[in-house]
Amino acid sequence: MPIQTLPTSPFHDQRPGTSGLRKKVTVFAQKHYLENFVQALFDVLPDASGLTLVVGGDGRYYNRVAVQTILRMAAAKGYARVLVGQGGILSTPAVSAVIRAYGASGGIVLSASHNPGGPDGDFGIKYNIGNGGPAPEKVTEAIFARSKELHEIRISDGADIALDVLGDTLLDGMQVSVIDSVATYAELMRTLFDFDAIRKLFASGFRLRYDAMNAVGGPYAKAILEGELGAPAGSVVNAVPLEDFGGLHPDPNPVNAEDLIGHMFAPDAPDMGAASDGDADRNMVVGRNFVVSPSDSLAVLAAHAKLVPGYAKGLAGVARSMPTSTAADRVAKSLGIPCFETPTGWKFFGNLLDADKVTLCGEESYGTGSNHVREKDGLWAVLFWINLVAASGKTVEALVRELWTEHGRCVYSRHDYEAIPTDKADTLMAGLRASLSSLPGTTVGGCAIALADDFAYTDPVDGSVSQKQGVRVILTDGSRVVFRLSGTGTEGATLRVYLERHEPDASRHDMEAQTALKPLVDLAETLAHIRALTGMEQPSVMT
Ligand code: G16
Repeated sequence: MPIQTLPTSPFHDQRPGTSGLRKKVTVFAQKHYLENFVQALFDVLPDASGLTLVVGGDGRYYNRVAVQTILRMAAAKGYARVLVGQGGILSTPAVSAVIRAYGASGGIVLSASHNPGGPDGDFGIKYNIGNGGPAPEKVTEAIFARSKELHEIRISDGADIALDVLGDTLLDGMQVSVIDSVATYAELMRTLFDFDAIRKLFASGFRLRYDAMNAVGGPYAKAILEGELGAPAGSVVNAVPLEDFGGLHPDPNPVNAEDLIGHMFAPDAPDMGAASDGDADRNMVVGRNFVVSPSDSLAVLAAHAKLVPGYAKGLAGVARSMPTSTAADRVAKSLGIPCFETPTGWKFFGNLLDADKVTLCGEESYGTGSNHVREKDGLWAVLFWINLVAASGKTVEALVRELWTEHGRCVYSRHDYEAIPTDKADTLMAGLRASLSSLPGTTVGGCAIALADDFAYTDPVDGSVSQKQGVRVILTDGSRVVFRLSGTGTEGATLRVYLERHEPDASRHDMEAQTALKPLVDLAETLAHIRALTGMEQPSVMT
């Protein structure tokens, strides 16, 4: 029997963050570290006989090693079949699409998303369930509990699978199918968007620059935009997934995608720019001389969804994470549909989508998606925007300005303080939490505070409660400051401060965001003592 049971010692640091387990490659490379997590996962899942599993990742350093290990462990677990993307490559939305299209019981996504890659970079692993979405907290907590106590792993000693060759192989009785990484996903996109209208738009001279940031979005964007929709060759740049992303930080925001911003603000700028992240679930959309905020992007898609074939019947509702601006709420109200406010983390949208309570969802962290899969989806958002441009005849900028004219502008910014010592970050959050009950009804630095709380969420579908999801301070005019610690970093703690102010006056819509938000920045400092506690004079990143 080639399945072996190997003795091991448990690891105690495998608590999943906002989106699975993310650590430095050097941590994952420890003996049996990856195996410990995978065994813990397999131990909490039911018997796998007759079941199909999907495996794929964003191609970053360690992806191939991890895929081979997981295949051997899946054989030992007794899966009937594993579908793996060619070269071990599947974007996160593609994993979701493949799980759903093939009726798989779940999938393993290998990615640290927008975090840098390479031997000194980050790696990550998460489990998605049969609906195609990230496992809910009760599953991730069970995996964590098991990871701290297991003493043996079960693994086949079969040979490596040729990951670059499409087709089927047997591994200890388990069928391994290496599938085209793009095909299932592309097929799904054809059902949602008006490909003919988009083809005509490109044929008429519409110019796009899509920066895949040397990450997994490249093959998808190239095949669909250039291969199928007629975008001129070279529209997709940095299109080959590299193990270290060519040294880029594949996080599509104006700071990390500065090359794209440079092109979009140049005299000969294309009509539209876009970028996606390491695993291609995030997106940034840029017009000519005009950056679209993720919160506005969700609102625009919701407002015009009926122009897109896949959403022509209208939306059941929309959802946004709590720190995301309230622009989508305003659009939802005018459409007469509900808008749900969830904690940060795509997994919180899963139940709402499954229960058909919402059709579109989005987050300030450059994530937008719909009920077509159960992950956010970068290229999908870009196709949605291009379809809107084609169907409305309006530019990206005109679509956003129309939103502001109709609903006012939600001026928005996020300030990140990275790599803070964890104890200092915890002290800061504890101090804020301790002050909450005394704030409502007071005026601090000219800001009249209406509400201050620690966001808690009761899932409207299964009633599960998630506490302590971020401190929010809401002013009497609806302006907000939100504080939370990132759940995706791998070095110390990252404090995120989210600032939002609603500006109904059109003559002030072009005000520079940091200037417009200055009173809220000052309020954040007064309430949280960020400078004193972190020793940082400025945020590391402002988007
Ligand atoms: C993950 C989740 C997102 C969430 C983000 C928050 O993104 O999938 O839903 O918005 O984390 O990150 P943080 O906790 O750092 O603010 P990704 O793209 O890293 O999977």
